[in-house]
Amino acid sequence: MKIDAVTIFPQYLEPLQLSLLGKAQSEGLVEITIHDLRSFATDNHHSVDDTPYGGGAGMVMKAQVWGEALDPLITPDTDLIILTPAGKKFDQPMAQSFARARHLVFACGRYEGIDDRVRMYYSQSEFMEQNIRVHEVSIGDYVLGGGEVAAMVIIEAVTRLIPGVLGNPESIVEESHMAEGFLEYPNFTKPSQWRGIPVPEILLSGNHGEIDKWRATQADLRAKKNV
Ligand code: JBH
Repeated sequence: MKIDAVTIFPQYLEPLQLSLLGKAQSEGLVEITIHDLRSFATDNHHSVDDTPYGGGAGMVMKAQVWGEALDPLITPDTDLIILTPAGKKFDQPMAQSFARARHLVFACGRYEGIDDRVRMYYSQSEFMEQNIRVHEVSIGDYVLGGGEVAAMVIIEAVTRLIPGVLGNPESIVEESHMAEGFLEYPNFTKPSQWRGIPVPEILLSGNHGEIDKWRATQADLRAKKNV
């Protein structure tokens, strides 16, 4: 999978080159390129935003700059992901669907967002020779300064689903249940007593039928508690 991310804070996305994803990249499973939006600004001040038409607080990111940055990245193979608090809420089924894509382009907008004509342009074939898939995505109902951390969350969730990236494909199968609303059961490892707290006895019994039942009940209780 090819991933491009466009941001005014390229250094913010540097952790993507570390650990799991660094390895996946050196193995050729994923290729991540970070692009500095500001390098596409053409005016003297290299400005990437401007005041909103109609007035109001905050600044809006300029369509021209985004267009210059995105045009060279986009092909008919691209899924463009615009990070915005107004987008569809990211979840595991969305991660699974992005994991099947060939090319993801992440547009990291600041909180107030990108001129909406960027979304309009890339999602409508009347403007483009080939209309591509454009997704507006939010990672949750809380306020971030911009889309950079949101892009990292999505990239981590998506790339670990690519065959070969994760060491242990079994844990992917197990986790796919979480996509259906399950949460995981509590886990314990040695020692069997820690600071006076014992591990639930059933887990030491070796009775796997009973252990599976207990885990299902515990996962259920956890799920209810966290609603
Ligand atoms: C900002 O504030 C945010 N909350 C959730 N997702 C976002 C994505 C991009 C920018 C946010």
